[in-house]
Amino acid sequence: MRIDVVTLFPEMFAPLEHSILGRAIEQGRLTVSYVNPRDFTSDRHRTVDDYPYGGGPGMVMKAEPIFLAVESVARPDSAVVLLSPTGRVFKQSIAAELATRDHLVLICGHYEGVDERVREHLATDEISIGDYVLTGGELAAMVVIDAVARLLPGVLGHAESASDESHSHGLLEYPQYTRPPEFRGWPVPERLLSGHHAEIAKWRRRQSLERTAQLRPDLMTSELLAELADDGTKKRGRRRRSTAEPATSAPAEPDTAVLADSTAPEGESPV
Ligand code: 4FV
Repeated sequence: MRIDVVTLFPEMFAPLEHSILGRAIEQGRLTVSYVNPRDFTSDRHRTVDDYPYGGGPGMVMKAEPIFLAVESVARPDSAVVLLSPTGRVFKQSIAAELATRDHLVLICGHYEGVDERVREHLATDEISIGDYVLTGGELAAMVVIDAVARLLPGVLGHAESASDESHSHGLLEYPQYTRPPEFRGWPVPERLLSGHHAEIAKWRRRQSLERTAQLRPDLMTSELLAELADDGTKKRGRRRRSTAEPATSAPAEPDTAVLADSTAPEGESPV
């Protein structure tokens, strides 16, 4: 994959030269290069910004230097992504989508933003890394580059897998532990020390479900809620829940109350 970053501050991207990304770039699994709109100005002051029409605070980045900078690297199949608070909010599925592209051009705004004609007539996509305002799009571009690059083949060594991590299955990741088996009196869950992989996988799945339900109920689909509600005791016929629920009823909509159990007064332990 090739990524061209359109930015007035290429020096801000030094962090990409380190660790996993640095290695990926060294190994040529990813090429990152920088195009500075200032190099596409024709006035002696090399002007890249100007006062906003209609007045108001701050400066706006001029359209032309950005258009010329992008056009100097873009190809017909390039994804030209404007980083801005009005973009679609970045998440793992978007990272996976961008990781399938051969060429990304990331436009980093600065000051109050970029001339609207960049969004309307140049960008093919617009991404926000979150509902807050940055001083520039550079940090947002680095977040996107990091999240996309680690999904590229060979970037993550076998030790670092992108397979079952938070958000890769729409769930938060299960708790991770490593040696020692007990630290300051805090033990590692027995299940993890059992070496019983099927049991460990079950425990991890349940942990992910419970954690997501607790911390990110917005991520819980009805399927995940059903899976969470079915703590597997049903099959063994041992009923956990009160017997009120008619046996024959179709698997009840997951009892979201379960999820709220963490707050349930009567102290019934959550699943
Ligand atoms: C931003 C975000 C962001 C807006 C004005 C740069 C700033 C300044 N970009 N996700 N949130 N951009 O705040 O991507 O030009």
